[in-house]
Amino acid sequence: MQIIETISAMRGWSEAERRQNRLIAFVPTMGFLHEGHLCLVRAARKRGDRVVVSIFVNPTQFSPGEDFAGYPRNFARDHELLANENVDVLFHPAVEEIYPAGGQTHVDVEKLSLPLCGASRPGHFRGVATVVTKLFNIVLPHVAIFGEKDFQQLQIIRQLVRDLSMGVEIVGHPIVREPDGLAMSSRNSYLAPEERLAALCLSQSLCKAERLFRRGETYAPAIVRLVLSEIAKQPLAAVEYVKICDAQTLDELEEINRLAVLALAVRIGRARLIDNKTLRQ
Ligand code: PAJ
Repeated sequence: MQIIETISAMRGWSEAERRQNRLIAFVPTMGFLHEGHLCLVRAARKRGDRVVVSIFVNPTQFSPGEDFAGYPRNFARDHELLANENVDVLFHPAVEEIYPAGGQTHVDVEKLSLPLCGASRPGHFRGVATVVTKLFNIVLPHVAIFGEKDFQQLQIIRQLVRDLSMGVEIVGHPIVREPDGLAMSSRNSYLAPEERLAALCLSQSLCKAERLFRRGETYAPAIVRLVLSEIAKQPLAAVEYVKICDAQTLDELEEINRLAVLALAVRIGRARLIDNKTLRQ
């Protein structure tokens, strides 16, 4: 596995592979890898002749006061995990390489960035859309894999690729969970043991909600109420939002009469955790 740190070397490598007609599959990450990331890497391996993974903790998607400085990092471990997955290139640029001084251009996916996580993290999705655009321009992938855990992020990237005619195929990967149901996340490392237990209320309330939906409940506020009451039983958990939205537009739904997503964000200790479930009739 090669480690590449500069834009010119990365682009040079990808251009050479493209000249050989090789399909490049790409998995962007912020590192501190877990099995969820590795499942995306395996999906990339199935779709591409070459696999590129980036590790870049992107400062522009963290608001002031968020956990950019304290975001977990372990490059040596990530390196070993990716080498074991037969990744071809680990792209690991410095912040100054991606954001040299004087930048003025940003990518805003306007409407999709407003609700859900966008409401409490202003500027977050602008940072994500900008860095993903830059990474696509550097890595030149044919296909890129993103997790459905970050459901809003995935929809924003699909929209961005359409709107800017990018010609990268975007593939969504189902949420990878711990055996007890907790969605895997680099931020789970923030959880103390009793908080880790409390965090089960996210996936468990989503499962209860799905059962209610399967039994025929299609009135969104009734399902949201159930989720809120389940999470309220957990004193360590503070709800940021619980919403049911159209899975494509992310418009909030009252009646679940099309493909929908039940999405939530909950704070437990210093961790802000998200999870979701698609509801299809
Ligand atoms: P990060 O949180 O490191 O996640 C990288 C990719 O892994 C994202 O596509 C995310 O949805 C996916 N992922 C994380 N946990 C997952 C899980 N439990 N199951 C399935 N997929 C999972 O998301 C980002 O980084 C950044 O915003 C990034 C896109 C790299 C831009 O900076």
